[in-house]
Amino acid sequence: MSMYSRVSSIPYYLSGLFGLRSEDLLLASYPKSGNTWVRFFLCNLISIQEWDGREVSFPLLDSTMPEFGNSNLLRHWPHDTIPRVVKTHKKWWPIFQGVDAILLVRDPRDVMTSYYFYKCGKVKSKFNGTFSEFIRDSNVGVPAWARHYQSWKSRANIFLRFEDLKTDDIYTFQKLSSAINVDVSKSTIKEAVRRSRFEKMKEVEKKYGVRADEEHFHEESQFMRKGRTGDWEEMFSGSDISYLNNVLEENDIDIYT
Ligand code: PPS
Repeated sequence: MSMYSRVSSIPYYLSGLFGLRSEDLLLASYPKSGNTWVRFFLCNLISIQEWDGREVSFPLLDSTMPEFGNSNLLRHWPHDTIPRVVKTHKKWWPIFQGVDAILLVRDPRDVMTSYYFYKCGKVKSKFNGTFSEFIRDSNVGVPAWARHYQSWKSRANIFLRFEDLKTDDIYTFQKLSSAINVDVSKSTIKEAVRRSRFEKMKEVEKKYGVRADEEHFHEESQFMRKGRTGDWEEMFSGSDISYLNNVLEENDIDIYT
């Protein structure tokens, strides 16, 4: 992050400090765990219920669904369809106390694969190194994933797994909707799920472009890369897997092993 973007994000952090409310819901996830998918679904619910089904694009998503530290949380939430769901990639910290949280998790092997390709692509905070170096990096690699997971696991109220979304998106999003007290018909949920599938999001990405923020370049984006589970098998060597398993074991994390 450049000095300019650090300084320009200060008002948003302050709005987060004073604007986060107990009726909000946090959507906590390590980068590349699928938060955009979940937010697309939620934004599609709003669109179907409140905007006559207008097509949701990435810019519309980002201007509707707030992110802690990146959006003005003092603003009124005008939507009745869903509670305000605030994205964060941050580890848990005391400011989040008293706000219910959804923890979205994805197999860290797929997270590392997705994050590596992302960080080697057209982003300003580019990673220059091999995949093996990336997963061992304390700031972005497996140690950072483990710290993030550890900080949230006993604090989150709702667990959501990327893999469950992949297995059955309709069932999993229906469960999420009732857990967060969304009162819409089953057919609305199904329609929002359909509008948030990988191919549809990829089409929307091509049509309207991706994000309008500091980090991303605007020309051809590859945000919607593969959206698969198990893609890691092409990336991890035997020693990479042993390394990851050791970090998970040291941190007493037994999911995905
Ligand atoms: S970010 O940059 O942290 O906000 O990324 P995030 O949205 O958390 O995760 C991006 C990965 O999620 C995949 N994705 C999907 N997969 C399946 N179905 C749908 N609808 C979907 N939407 C996003 C996206 O492709 C990234 O994963 P990879 O493995 O790189 O394709």
